[in-house]
Amino acid sequence: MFSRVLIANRGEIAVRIMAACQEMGIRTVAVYSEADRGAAHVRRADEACAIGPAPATQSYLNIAAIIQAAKESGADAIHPGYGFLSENADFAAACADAEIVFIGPPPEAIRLMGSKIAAKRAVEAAGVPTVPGYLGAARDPRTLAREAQRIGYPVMIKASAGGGGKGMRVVRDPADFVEALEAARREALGAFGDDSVFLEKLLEAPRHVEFQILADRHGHVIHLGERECSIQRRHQKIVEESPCVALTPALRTEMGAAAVAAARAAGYVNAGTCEFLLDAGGRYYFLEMNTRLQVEHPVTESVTGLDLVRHQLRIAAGEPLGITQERIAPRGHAIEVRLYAEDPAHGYLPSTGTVVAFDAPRAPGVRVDAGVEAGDEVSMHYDPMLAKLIVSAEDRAGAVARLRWALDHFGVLGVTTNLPLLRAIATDEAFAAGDTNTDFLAARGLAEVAPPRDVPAAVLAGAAVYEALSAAITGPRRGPYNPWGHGSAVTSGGERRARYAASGRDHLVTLAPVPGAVHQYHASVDGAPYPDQGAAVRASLGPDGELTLLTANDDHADAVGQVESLRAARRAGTILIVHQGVSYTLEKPRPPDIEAAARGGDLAAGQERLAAPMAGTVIKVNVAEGDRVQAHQTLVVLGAMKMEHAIAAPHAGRVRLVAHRAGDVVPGGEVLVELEVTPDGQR
Ligand code: MV4
Repeated sequence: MFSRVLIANRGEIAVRIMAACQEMGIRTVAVYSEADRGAAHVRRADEACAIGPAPATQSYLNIAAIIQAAKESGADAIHPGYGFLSENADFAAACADAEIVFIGPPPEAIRLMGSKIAAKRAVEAAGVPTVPGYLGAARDPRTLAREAQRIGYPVMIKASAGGGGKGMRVVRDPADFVEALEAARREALGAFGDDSVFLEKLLEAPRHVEFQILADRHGHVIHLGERECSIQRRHQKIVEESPCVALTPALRTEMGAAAVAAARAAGYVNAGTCEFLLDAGGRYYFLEMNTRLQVEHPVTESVTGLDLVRHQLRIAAGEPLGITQERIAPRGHAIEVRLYAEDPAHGYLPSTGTVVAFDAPRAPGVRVDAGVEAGDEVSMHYDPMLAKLIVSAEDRAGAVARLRWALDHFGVLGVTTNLPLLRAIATDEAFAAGDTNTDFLAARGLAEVAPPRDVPAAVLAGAAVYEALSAAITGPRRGPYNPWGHGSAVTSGGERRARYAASGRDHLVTLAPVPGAVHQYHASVDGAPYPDQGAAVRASLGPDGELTLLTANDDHADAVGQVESLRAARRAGTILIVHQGVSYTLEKPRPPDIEAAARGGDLAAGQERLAAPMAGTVIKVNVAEGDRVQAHQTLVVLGAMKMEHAIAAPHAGRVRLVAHRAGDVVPGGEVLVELEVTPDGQR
């Protein structure tokens, strides 16, 4: 076995490969671009080498830099992960030239499968069914148009160097054929430097079913069953599962044998995947073979109990498979969903920035492969996939239920994610029924799921409770035992008022502490009682912003009504809250200045709020409610960043409210004092 493996990748897959290596006693070498200096995959590695600037073309795609890093670190093998150089035959050949083992198939197999035309010819020769079409050498539009006619419309034009939908065109009307041909060629030339295309009959709304292959260097080839990956958005897979509900045992055996035959035809070694389309009539057609470990490999790991990366390493080291086809006995059902940092409100562009919180669900049958932790940056340079959530259960219904639960307990703050879309899919009836195909998202109206515009009352109430409780416990000692552990931030005996703005709307939350009770409030949101029945809210806050609201019933003080689970964090004048997988950003009013006071908000004329300019501790309160004050008089002294800040009256007036007392720890923007301009006062 290898002693040191370099992982030529980043993110969750690099982290996952490192885990397998480390378990096997293999040292791991990470490579990183300038943007990834502190990334999770670098932190997890035993050692790390810088390979170049942030753009992938200069780092993760830089063959020379990666080979050099492998030589310098003394790595005896390179795992390419997926994407980047994983299906680059020249890279596999460069590894061989440097006497470093490429953990993947031979360059010839990568090259063969890289040409969709050559791959189709090779597997057809091995008796594997393919979509009827034209694979010939003719280039002139008239010959191709005649072939399209022979195949029968609608047809598909596909780039031979393609994959991922690039250089692909559907043609339904013969009149559009030549124009579509030219467009497909242009796109293929631009994307792959190769404008070769072929034709296929279009299959309407097929399922995408792929078979996992393992092949060793000793001529053993087996399959590990299938994954269905029909639910995709713009050729980006979102949901993958195993088994596929549309396969009978007989069809599974037949397609598995076809996948093995395709792999043998290519002289395949290591882990690979044969993609098929399955039509409504149960006919299947080989599409292409992916010559890498796939993103969705954990689904197969869940149902087979095999560690695919471990098998890749063993195969690459020359060991025989050691498992026969008969020993593969899939069990239960697994579903994976991909969590992307992307913003539907902005054309699904990657959502970049700091991941403020990353709380993955933990429970039996739940696996999360993540490439980020709280505090990490999502940069614009790479694929925005944050993590994969893989659930498994005895059967599909159990897996769907577990998926819904896990999505409801996934808390990501700081970047916008596709969690709302994942939840919409997980709760969709057709999905629950297993009624999926490649048109699923469009057919179910889920192609453009945007988060709800209205902020739920539970989120607003939660934000105010979070501020009240965290102001009370953010002392020098955080944790279960601390001097501020009892009593909330409301110190003047009165109610606490919190103002937030979200999606262009202003909101007001009031919290009135229940006398004699700890962390219980009567709450209102925008003037309406929360919860509706007007019962008290019992709150608890965990050390990482986990917030639970229990809405008790007034008649039965101990009976718990609704339970809301939220996750909250502060960031630069905002409160971030996740609720049922949807992330909300609530803006806090900025510290009032004269201008803001003049605009008034919902303050009565002549009133104004003085807020903490930054987070700190109230050191001294010089005034009480009802006191008359002079302009420039110091009302409150705030300690922050080892300095004292005087909060002074901007003008003469009367103190309407004192919200805090000495010792209170307050967040930035927190209202400390409300002033009323008295009729005789001057502004
Ligand atoms: C097809 C097809 C229908 N008929 N070929 C899309 C990406 C590439 N790997 C092959 N793709 C397709 N090829 C024929 N003859 C439909 C698709 C397709 C698709 C395939 C799998 C999963 C999602 C898809 C979404 C749109 C189109």
